[in-house]
Amino acid sequence: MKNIDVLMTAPMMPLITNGISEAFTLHRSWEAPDPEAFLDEVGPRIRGLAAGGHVKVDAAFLDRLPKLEIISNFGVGYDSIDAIEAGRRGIIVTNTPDVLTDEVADLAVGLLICTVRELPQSDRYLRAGKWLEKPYPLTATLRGRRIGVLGLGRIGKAIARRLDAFGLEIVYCGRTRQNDVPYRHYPSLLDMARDVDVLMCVAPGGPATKHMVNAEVLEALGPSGILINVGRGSVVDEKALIEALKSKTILSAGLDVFEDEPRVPAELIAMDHIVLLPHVGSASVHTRSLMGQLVVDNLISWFSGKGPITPVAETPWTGGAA
Ligand code: NAP
Ligand code: 8YV
Repeated sequence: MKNIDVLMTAPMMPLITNGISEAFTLHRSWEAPDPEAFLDEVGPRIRGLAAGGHVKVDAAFLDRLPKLEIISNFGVGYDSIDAIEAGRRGIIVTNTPDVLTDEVADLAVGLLICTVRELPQSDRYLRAGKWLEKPYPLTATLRGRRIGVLGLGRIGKAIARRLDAFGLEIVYCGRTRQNDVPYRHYPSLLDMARDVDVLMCVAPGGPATKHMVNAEVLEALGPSGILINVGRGSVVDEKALIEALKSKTILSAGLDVFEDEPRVPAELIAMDHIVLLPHVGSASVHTRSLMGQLVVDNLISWFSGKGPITPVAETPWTGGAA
């Protein structure tokens, strides 16, 4: 398969670059002295793309890769890729579902506990020597809280299972009612926000979910409300969130994702009562390695004629099992 040209536009983990360059001819456009000129030169012969991070793959970008057959995305979320446009052009898009579900769910529960029980703040308190003066102030509690999951998919369900075991009531909001789960379904996010104390956001990014969590939803969540976001930053109206936190419209927030990563608003960074993480939901060596291998394996499977392993819904594979 060495005669097949695969493009990578930003650095990826060695497992991916090694795996792709062993099987194919890999072009790393960011390493070229003039990446744009490099893309003009290699673009016409590129048949595979390894995508990830914040690099946008839109119609204009796809125009430069006329022979592209497959986009193998590092991540289950693929809102940086115009998958509908890819599908229109007959290009398959793959992502990395399932292999990261438990890792992200663990992180989400950890972030919720950190936020409610102020664990990072308590750690800072001890290190600053303040415990010698007086005990850390009492915190809010997880006990008795009702959890509203926005996006009860693979990760949302894994979070719900964990929080079930904590003895907490779970409800969810999504476009479709799921008859195989024991949780109450809310078609309206606003209605759910009125009835819960924790809004656990695990929904994908993209135009359909942009700013779903807005000022009205935060108002409905109320003064003891906690927002956790491990889905995508774009789902939350960050300006409205900052106002809601400043005015104590909600109690606190735990955020792993932001609207303009890796830039995080100074107003959020200045707030000591919230918990902020640098998008680390899946970021263990174990899980990132499984994700990376799936990026490579999707390309190998496709170019071996076996079809994609994990195509996304917008570009289903109809040519037989991978
Ligand atoms: P999934 O199985 O596809 O679940 C997505 C859920 O979101 C579905 O239950 C879907 O339900 C719901 N949803 C989609 N569009 C919606 C809308 N417009 N309104 C309300 N609900 C909507 O995906 P997953 O594997 O659980 O991953 C979910 C997301 O987590 C990813 O897309 C990614 O953005 C994020 N993620 C973050 C990290 C991290 O490091 N923080 C890591 C991995 C994933 P309906 O179809 O019924 O609406
Ligand atoms: C990754 C994620 O950190 O899978 C996703 O959707 O958000 C994370 O697992 C990200 O995709 C890598 O950039």
